[in-house]
Amino acid sequence: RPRVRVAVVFGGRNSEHAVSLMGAGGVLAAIDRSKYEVVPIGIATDGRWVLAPDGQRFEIEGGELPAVDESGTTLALPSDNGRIVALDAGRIPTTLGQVDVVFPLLHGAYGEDGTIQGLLEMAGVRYVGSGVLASAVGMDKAYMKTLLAGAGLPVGPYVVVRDRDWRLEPERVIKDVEALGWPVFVKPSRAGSSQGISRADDLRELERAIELAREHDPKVLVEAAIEGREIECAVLESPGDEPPAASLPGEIVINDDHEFYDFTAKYIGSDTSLAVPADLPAAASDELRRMAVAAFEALGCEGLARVDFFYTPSGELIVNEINTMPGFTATSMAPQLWDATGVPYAELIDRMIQLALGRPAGLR
Ligand code: G1L
Repeated sequence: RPRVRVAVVFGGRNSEHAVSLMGAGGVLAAIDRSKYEVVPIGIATDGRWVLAPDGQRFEIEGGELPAVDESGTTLALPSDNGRIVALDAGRIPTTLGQVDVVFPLLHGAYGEDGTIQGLLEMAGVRYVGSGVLASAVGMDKAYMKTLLAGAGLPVGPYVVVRDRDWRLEPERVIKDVEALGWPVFVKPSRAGSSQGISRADDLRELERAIELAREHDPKVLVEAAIEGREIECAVLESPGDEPPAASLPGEIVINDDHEFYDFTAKYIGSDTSLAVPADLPAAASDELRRMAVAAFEALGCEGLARVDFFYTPSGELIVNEINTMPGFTATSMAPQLWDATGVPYAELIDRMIQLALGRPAGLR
């Protein structure tokens, strides 16, 4: 029986290139080779697509991909700072057409935002995880809030500050934000990481925080601070007609006095530890898992997603965000949550690939 050919696409032109490489390294190390033949495809930080020979070690710590050689390993030069310099249009569809399924492990702009999913839809290639719309919404916190709230899920108070709002009517923005109360958290609406996020305790800090967030995205989200524990749940699509399944809830315990879950704590994990199941009353855990599945369905997610909640001292649950491409090394939150729920990492990878293979072509 021939093995299923899986293209693992990783890297990408953004700040989380290294995070993506770690996830790809995890999948490449754990995937069942008796069942799957892997075709690793890297996207370099300058946008070059590189067919990385499987089995050959490439630098994953440093974030470097093998140099493109003369023998045709460059699949495309899609752009140079957004300008098309050369598009070897034939090569990508040809290579992707030779695989059974693509596993996109790309974070942030050009990967997590629905663009690679769109490329794959157009090429008629099945892929792991959420489709174009859910991926795009998962990447844009402002639209994410709209969809979650529209599905009746509790989200915290927030204000969206668009580019024109800030340039033409800053007084109006300030008035709206003041109604949230202090402190507030200020975030770029679309960003693949925690970059550009800061806390503002007063007006002076708000202006600085908005300017900082605007360095990453002209659309900025300002959120009321919510006092509460941060609890996370991973949702996995089920085969057949079964509804998506929620993992046990987990809690990141921040060991030092970090004001919020910052970039270092999130990815390096040095100052954090994880408790699964989180210490919650049974009713709260059940409600959280029900809400996690509702959030997954509100965005029309597929495959896997991680839903982050606040659990307030009064016992209220609030959906903070949903991540359609959560960290995906063996020790990342979503794989750890599923491992504790009875689905080990290699089996999770297997299930997600099988879900992608089982999808009908076309609209679903
Ligand atoms: F399988 C999914 F759902 F498609 C999927 C895809 C990508 C899950 C998780 C990720 N994660 C990432 O791509 C990463 C950038 C966080 C690196 Cl592992």
